[in-house]
Parts: sequence; structure tokens; C-alpha cells
Amino acid sequence: MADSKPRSVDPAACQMFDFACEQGQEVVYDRFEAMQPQCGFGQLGICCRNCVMGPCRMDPFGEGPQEGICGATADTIAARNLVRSTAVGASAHSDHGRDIAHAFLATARGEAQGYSIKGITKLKALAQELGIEVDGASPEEIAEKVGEAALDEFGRQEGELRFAKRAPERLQARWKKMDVTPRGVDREVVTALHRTHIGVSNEWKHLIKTCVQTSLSDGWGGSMIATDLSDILFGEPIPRTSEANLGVLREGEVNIIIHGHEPTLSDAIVAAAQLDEIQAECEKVGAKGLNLGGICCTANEVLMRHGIPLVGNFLQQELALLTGAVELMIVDVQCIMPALKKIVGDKCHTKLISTSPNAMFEGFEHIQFDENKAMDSAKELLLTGIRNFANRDPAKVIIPDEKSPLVAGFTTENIFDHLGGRYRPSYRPLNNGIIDGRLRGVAGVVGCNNVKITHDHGHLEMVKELLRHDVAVVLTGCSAIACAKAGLLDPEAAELYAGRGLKQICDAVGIPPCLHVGSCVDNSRILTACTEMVREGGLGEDIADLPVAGAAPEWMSEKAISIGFYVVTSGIFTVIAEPLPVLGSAKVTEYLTDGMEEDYGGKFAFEKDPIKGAHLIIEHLDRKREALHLAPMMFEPRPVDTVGRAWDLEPAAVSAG
Ligand code: SF4
Ligand code: MSK
Repeated sequence: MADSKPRSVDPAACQMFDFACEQGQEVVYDRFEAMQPQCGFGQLGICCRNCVMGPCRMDPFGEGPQEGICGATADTIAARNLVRSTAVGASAHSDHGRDIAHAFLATARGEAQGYSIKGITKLKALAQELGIEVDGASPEEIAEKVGEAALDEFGRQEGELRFAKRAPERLQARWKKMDVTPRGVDREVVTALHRTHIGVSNEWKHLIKTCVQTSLSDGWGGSMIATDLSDILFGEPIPRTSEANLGVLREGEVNIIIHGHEPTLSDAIVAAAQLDEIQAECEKVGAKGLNLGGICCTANEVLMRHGIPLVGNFLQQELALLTGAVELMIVDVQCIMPALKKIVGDKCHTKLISTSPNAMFEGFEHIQFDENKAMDSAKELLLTGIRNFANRDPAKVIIPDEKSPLVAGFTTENIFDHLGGRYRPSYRPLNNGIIDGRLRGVAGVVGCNNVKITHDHGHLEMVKELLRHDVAVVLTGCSAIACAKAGLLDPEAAELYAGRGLKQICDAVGIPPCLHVGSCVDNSRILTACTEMVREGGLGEDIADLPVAGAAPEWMSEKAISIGFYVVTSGIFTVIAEPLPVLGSAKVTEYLTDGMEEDYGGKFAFEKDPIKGAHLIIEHLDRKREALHLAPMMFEPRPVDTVGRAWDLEPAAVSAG
């Protein structure tokens, strides 16, 4: 096994990768090494197995076949593969949204155990937006109508998604002109898959339009519904303090990890964990208490609403089990490695339990989570973990010391209050900060870990470089967890990393320079926050006019492809590290990284070096600032010391102000 040091920049992860090596325990990086060399046709996107006359693959060197057996070209095949990935990503988010909508409706009708309608303010605002009468109606009555309206969006056959009408008018007009306005969530996914069947759509640009329309049904549909209904059902997040990294596991307590994505399960687990009867069961087995922690986006969901600590991100799921201190890992859907079963057994006593009818794993126990009996299901799961405490071998426990304090739980709505204050909620201070040159702009840094990139390195390098150039950063997903572990979600981070303008704003408002805004589906918050910036005025008429950008420095999932498409076609320039698997088609590559901007206002850049990626963003923000005739930046970027921290704390203005 190779030296573990380059595998991560997180000291806790390095310690556990080393431990895995010492134990002869295979982990994800070992499987990656064993997989080399990886298939070049697959990487370039030019293999097709859409019918059994194939598989067909194009010769990227131009010497062998340039067409499949049916005549499909590299352009068709690359674009068609991308449509399939986008549809998978969009359906993962949207099925999550649908599950939330079902639980929401069941709660409104009094059929779901253990849930209640919590976000009354947001419920009323959403009802009014959807044209639902709120006067004189109970929250449950309003919620029933809102839930029905939300579910209708999935099956809508014609017209336009109602949530897409939130977008700035210019953007909606652009979508209409391009004929990509999403009609219904399920409709777009099914149409996309139909178009990729042999002999249906073969024109690459039509296929890319299909990616666009499908992704928009995710970002302005399924994901947005998931976010809004989750805020109402489980409570609107508020900024909370907590901690992040493997060091949040506790030696004397029953440690239970929730891993996956859907808050219907995790919220019930958090509620059940607080019951006296559960605490009493812990005492019976000799544990000092029950310690819940999260991995991947479930972690983000329960952090934002309950302050539950983050155990780690995607590439740490095996490492958490290797600590020997985890009694139970409860999983639902998405980003769960089937390889977890290889860790448990002789070396570790952890029980792995799957809970979703959508996700089964060989070697995992399955206890199906019943949303209508959520508390009963949650208690059963917790008791299974508590009983497993007796099987822990204290001699095998190794918990790294590392953990970092954090503040998380920002939303489009509560940013109003933080920026404008209680009596003057507004995005004005943010827009003014950009207009007067204190802030260069805002970047959304999101997405996964990817074994092709040193764990967390891409996220941290890019975010620190942006911060020192006065770019405020919003984070979701595993990127948010990477930054949390590195201390970037601590208000102190402004002192250590932020440029002087950004630091002034953080100090005045009392927020960290990086705002954690949630899970993968909560990228929809970035769309609505950008819409609020446009509405506030002074920064153009469309999201494409704003000095904003997106990045996914370690992306790997098909959900990230859908996110990338809806962000770019909402007008946001987006840098991704690994290229989309289309490099085998020059036409598709050129369009995604250049031509697309004219049609949609945004485009992709493929850049593996996170510092270069950050500078592509900085240059883009400066071009947008110039187009808007904004003031020059007030301050030079702060220099960095050898560990990447801005060090010159004395302000040095380079222009008036
Ligand atoms: Fe080959 Fe065409 Fe079949 Fe694809 S659809 S496998 S290119 S024959
Ligand atoms: S969990 S999709 S690895 S961000 Fe949302 Fe992390 Fe990517 Fe999964």
C-alpha cells in the first residue's frame, strides 16, 4: 500500500489512512491505485453501450472508428452520455425532494408520527407565493395545500415549473428563448432518458439542451422543493455552533453515525436520541451517553438544524469505522460506499444498517425506515446501536484528537437578518460591499471529495485563495465539511484568511468569511440568494450580471453534473476540477467551456489546480465588476505565509475609502 500522506491534507484523515496501512486494511485509495490505468474511452466520454449492437468506442487519435455501428459520432456519444448522467443526478435530488414532500403532506394530514410543521413563517410565505389562502387557516391546513402543490410539480406535464418563476425575469426570458424552461420534474428526466435511446436524439446541441432543461428541473424544482419543505417541516436553520472532524467521536459514549442525505430519517433520529428512555438504555450498557454525528449531506442537514457535529465528508466514511468507536452507522441514500462492509468484522464491531427502500447493500442489515412511524423506527435503530456498545473492544479504539469549532446554518432568508440587522433585514450591505469595492464578489464552492485529488486539498486551497482576494464564499456538501474541519467556518477565520475588505464586513456583521448554507440539495439556496442580490439592485438585471461564480474543486458524483448545469445555465461561471467526460468531442467541449455563455450567461471551466481555478474566478469577478462600472477594489489581496494564511493584519488601503 502506498504512503498515506498525500492522500489527505486533513491530519485526522492522514492519521487514519496511516492506521489503515499499518493494519493492512484496504481503503478507497488502494482500490483507486489497483484500478490504474483507468479506461481512456470512458474518461473522454466516447464509449457507448446504449444498444447491444455495441459497445462502440471512437478512436480519439482519428485512426480507428469515428462512428458507432449505428452511425453515432463522438459528439453524439459524448453528449448523450452527459444527458444520462445529468438525468441520474437530477433524479437523485428530485426523488429526495419527492420523499420530503410525501412526509410533509403526511405530517399536515396528521398521518406521520414524530414530525410537526415547524417553519411557520416560511410556510406562510411559500403559501402566498403559490397563491394559497393563509388567513384563518391552521398551519396544517396551509401545509396540506402547499404539500399538494409541491407534489404537483413532479407530475406536471405542461407549462412551467412554478418554482422557476422565482428566477429574475431576464433569466426566465433567456430560458424561454432557448426553449429549456423546465415543465415538470419527472417529465424532464423521462424525456431526457427517452432522447438517449438509440436512434432518438443524435444532434449534440439538442442533447446539451436536454441536459440544461433536465438540470433546471432539479435546481429550480426538485432540489428547491426539498430545501423549502425541509425548512418548514424540520425548522428553518439558524446559525449554530458545533464541531467537525473525527475527534467529535467520544470514547466513553455510544457513537452513532448517520450517513446519506435525507433529513426525514436523520431528524427523527435526532429527536429520538433526546428521549429519556434512550439515555437510560445507554446507562444500562455502561455508556456515559449517546453521541450522534453525521457524514456527507445528512451531516449538513442535522448540523444546520440541531448543531449535531460533523464526523467527516465523503472520503472519511471508511475512516470513521476504523476508529473502532462507532457502534452503528445508519445509512439512507447517495454517496454510501458498498466497501464499508469490508471494514466491519474482525477489525471493527460497527453495525451497518440501511434504511431506504431505494438503497440496499450486500453485507448490511436492512431495517426499513417508516416515515409514518418515524419515532418507532428511529428508536429501534438507536437501540440496535446502544446494544452493540458491549461489543466494542476498548483496546482497538483510536480516535484522532482533531476537531474544529464552527458556525453553520445560513440560509437565503436569515442572511437578510444578519446583513441588515433585526429591524432592517436586507441584502443591501452585501450589494453595497460589492459596489464600493470592499468585496470582490461571492463564490459558491460546493461538491464532493474525489479520490483523484488529495482529500480536501482542492477545497481548502481554492477557498483560502478566494478569501484573501476579498471573495466571500458560500459552501455546501462535502466542501462545507472540508472547510469546517479546517477552521474556515469559525468567525476567527476572517482574521486568519480574509482580505481586508471581507474582514471588515465579517467583523461588522459577526459572521465567518465562509457561510455554510447546507447540503447538496441546498445549492438551491445559492440560486435564490443570487436572485435576492439582483432584486436588491445595483448589480445588474440578471444573475449573469452579478460578480458571482461557482466551483466544485473535488467533484465526483452525477448529482454534481446536474448541479453544474443548472448553476451555469442560471448564468454563473463555474470552475470544476475534473473535466466533464466529454473531451473526446471537440465540439461539445468547446461549447461547454465557451459557446454556452452566449446562450445562457454562464459556462464551465475545467481546471484541476485549485489556485489557478481560484484565479479564473477572480478574473471573472473582475470582468463582471468592470462591466457594471463598479468602484476599484479598496484593498490589495493579503499576502500569504507559508501555511497559506493571510498574515499582514495591518490595513493598507490602495484606493480611497
Ligand atoms: Fe453503438 Fe449506436 Fe448502439 Fe451506441 S447506440 S452501442 S453507438 S450502435
Ligand atoms: S454528499 S454528492 S460526496 S458533496 Fe452530498 Fe458529498 Fe458529493 Fe455526496
